[in-house]
Amino acid sequence: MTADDNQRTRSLTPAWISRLNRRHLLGTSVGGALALAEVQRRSLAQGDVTPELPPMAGMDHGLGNGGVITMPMVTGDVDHVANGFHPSDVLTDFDGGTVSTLPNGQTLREYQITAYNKDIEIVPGLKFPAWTYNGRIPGPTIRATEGDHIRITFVNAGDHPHSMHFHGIHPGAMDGVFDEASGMVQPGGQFTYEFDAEPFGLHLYHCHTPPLAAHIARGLYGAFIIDPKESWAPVDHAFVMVMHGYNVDFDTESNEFYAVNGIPFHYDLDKYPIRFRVGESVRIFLVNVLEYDQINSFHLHANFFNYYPTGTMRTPSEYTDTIGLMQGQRGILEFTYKHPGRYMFHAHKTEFAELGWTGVFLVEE
Ligand SMILES: [Cu+2]
Repeated sequence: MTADDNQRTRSLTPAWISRLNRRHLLGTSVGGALALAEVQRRSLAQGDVTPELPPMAGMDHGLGNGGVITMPMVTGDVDHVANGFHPSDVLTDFDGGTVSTLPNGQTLREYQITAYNKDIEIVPGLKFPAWTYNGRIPGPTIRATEGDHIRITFVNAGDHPHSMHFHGIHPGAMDGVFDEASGMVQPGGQFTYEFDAEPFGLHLYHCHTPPLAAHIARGLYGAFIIDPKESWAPVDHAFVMVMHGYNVDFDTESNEFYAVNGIPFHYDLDKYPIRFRVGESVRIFLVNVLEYDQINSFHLHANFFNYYPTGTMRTPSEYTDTIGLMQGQRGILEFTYKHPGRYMFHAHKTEFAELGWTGVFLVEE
């Protein structure tokens, strides 16, 4: 990305948000509320949301949901149809590819991935000029079984060079780094990544074109699950959660919004909480790809989970309610709820939670 690109991007960004310096504002008690108030004001100006602002008592809680106290929030919703994806669907949208059998008996899985630019409405009234895999953030959750042969036809329909760099074990020529011979693809070009799926576990893929941080921050990443041959223990619900952020003022220092699966605040109580029942087993494939901020985390309320780092071992390493992950780290969480109720899950970097990385499990009898 060139200085020109940055300039062009800035001109697409609402002027108000370039003036925000979240880090400094959050040093005061009202900073986050101011940022959210700005978003809400913009939303209201567009007439697409309910005309009531939650009280802005410092960085306190939104009270706009019938008096229910959750977290700060944005009023209204983004246009999921125009965005072309819905984070509630992303939870369980696994792409197993087109399956066939090779002459040697090995299972072949073929995937089609296209990188292209797309404006995504991330909070009501604010569009982010994203670079996407197949038009969504995160990109498709690519899923295979240990030992399968994977073939990915990657087309670059964007206006910058891009690649797909997979975490896993594969030849250097399939690593999506360095040059066109190893999967760096110029605009208008294409490349076929081909390798065997190993090791089993939870992995990720992302663009590896320099400047790497800028390409990832634009939205070029996704989860990559390799199921063990013997399969995981059966569960009632399996959800993918990719943690990431949006650096909407392109200052490359930190993010203004945080999310799982594309849209900040999406799984909040007043929007689309995640529902299941008491006693049902839940597995979360959790990936952190957050750019610019050094660490991310996941905290589960009123419960504990078994944690399998990278998903590569069949016995949990820890029984806890909070984990920290740097960029590229990921793991599998397994839990059940003993009591019905409303339970938050969110980054335990609470600043991130208040800027979008928060959600609610609605557990019913
Ligand atoms: Cu890229």
